[in-house]
Amino acid sequence: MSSRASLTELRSLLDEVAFPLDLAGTVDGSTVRRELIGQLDDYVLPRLARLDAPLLAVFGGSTGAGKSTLVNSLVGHTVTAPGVLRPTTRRPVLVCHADDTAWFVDGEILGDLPRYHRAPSADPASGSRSDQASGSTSGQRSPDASGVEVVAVATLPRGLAVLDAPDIDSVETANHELAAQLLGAADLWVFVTTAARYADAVPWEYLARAEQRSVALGVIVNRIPPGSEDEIAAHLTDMLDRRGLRPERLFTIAEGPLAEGRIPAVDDVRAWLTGLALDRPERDRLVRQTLAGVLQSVPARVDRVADEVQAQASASGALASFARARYEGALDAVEGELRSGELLRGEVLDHWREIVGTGEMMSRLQRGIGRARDRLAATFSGRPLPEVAVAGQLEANLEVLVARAADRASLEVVEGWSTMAGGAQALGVSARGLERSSDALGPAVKTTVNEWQDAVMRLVREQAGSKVTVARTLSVGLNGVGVALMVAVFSATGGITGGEAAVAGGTAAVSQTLLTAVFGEQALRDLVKQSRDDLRRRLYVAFTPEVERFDALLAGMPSAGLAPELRRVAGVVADEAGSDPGESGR
Ligand SMILES: Nc1nc2c(ncn2[C@@H]2O[C@H](COP(=O)(O)OP(=O)(O)OP(=O)(O)O)[C@@H](O)[C@H]2O)c(=O)[nH]1
Ligand SMILES: [Mg+2]
Repeated sequence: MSSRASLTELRSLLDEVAFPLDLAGTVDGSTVRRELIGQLDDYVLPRLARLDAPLLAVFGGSTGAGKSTLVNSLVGHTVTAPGVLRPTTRRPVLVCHADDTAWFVDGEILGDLPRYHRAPSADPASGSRSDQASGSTSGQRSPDASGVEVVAVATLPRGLAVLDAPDIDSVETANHELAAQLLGAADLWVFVTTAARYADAVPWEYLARAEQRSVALGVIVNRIPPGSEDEIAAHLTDMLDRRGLRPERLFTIAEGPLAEGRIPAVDDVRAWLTGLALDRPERDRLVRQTLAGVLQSVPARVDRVADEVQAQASASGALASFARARYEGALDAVEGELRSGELLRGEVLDHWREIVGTGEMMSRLQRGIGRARDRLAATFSGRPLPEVAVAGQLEANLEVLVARAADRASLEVVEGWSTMAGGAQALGVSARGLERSSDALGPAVKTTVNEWQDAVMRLVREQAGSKVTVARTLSVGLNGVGVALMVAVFSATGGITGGEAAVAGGTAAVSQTLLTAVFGEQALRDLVKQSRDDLRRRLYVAFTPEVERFDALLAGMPSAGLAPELRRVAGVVADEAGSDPGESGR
């Protein structure tokens, strides 16, 4: 039988599973996961630990089929309240021999379902239930609390517990979820149905699950019009057979008057169940069959969970890269606008003209660099340096441009995510505010642009390192050269001189003629490229916290290796369960 080690490993891997996104298969995946965890905790792990625990026979089926009535009839006491109002049984009642109550009140079987021990004398039909503290960790509970009532009776032998479950098909979700949980903890499922209802759809969904898990099954068809027993038994057997279900036993009970609320003709069922409790090899066979069946069902169920883990990971990956791509796009847009010369407008142009003079200045520059330098030097003497104004205006223009591009990117991400798998739900209510940049972006861009300008100035100083260059440079001032370089970065020509530059128009052309004179053509191209790349790198860093706002919405994704690891361990669990055919039952 499967080792506890691999099961425990599987159990903790299942704990790591999280489905933060709302995808098409998420509800299904988390239901499968929840049920699997429940069954491991409520049944597999405790059952493996104690194969000698009493056999747990769970009476499950449609509402009104007579489960509670049957259980009362079997034990000869009203231990659970039948009723005309549907559904009747909301809280499961477990009946067993007094010596066995500890298994169920204090033991791990039934997992974390609250349990409490009811005094045998209390008759639930009388409406005066008295709860008695069990001494277990579950403590005393009020009668209307959820949980399993454990009732000791002298009429059941040791080694057998019978559980009256809520219905599996009621409108009340809590009821059938609890019923499913209890069926998951059963060594033996006693499926109770009626002549009128055995073809209903819902029970067959449960029966299909029982078939997949090789759960030991008993079937009771209650309330059969007298005389139709054989006909109904044959029909039902055929239905079961076609679905691969071979119950241990099938009982038919003809409808007749109840005697003190009990069905008189339950001797066969009682004899079968008590026989199982007393026949140790047979009891063990059933226990092992169900256990092995559940273990063999693990890989298919884990596959479903792992599929969803992968679906979540790829949806999350797609969302994250979409957000990143939009901000990359914003950087491209900024770069494109820089190259278009967009920023060299208005005041920038005016201030720059103050440095380099008028159109006449430009033509002189193009005729002879020497005289241009003289003119430039004269412009600066005794006046506040206009290059500071140009730098400031460039900075302001650039900030606006970058802010616009970042705002556009965030809006694009929000709009894009709304149409992508899992995106709308990841955005959730926190989407408010995400469609524009964070408040921190403005100051961050300002700092970034300032730092970039400083870096441009540093670059100019470094390049002006050799004596010759210094000499050339000083006549216009290092700051003037730095600003000229920024202008070149922001111009369409980007350091290309000659005929092209002249065509490109005054502002840029003047700066480039100047820069070429100072640095030489090749060095200028390099400087412009280096400065543009540097700006992009710095803006990328400034955008990172903006992108991370979206990444944060995708937090809580399980690690990439989880899905394959789940499948691997599930395979080990099933292999170990199947490796000992003597133990697997069938
Ligand atoms: N005459 C007669 N009445 C029955 C028989 N079995 C059940 N009943 C009645 O049918 C009604 C429903 O029976 P319950 O035992 O409460 O049914 P249940 O399957 O426990 O129903 P839920 O708890 O709602 O899932 C009760 O009023 C019972 O008295 C039977 O064999 N003969
Ligand atoms: Mg009931």
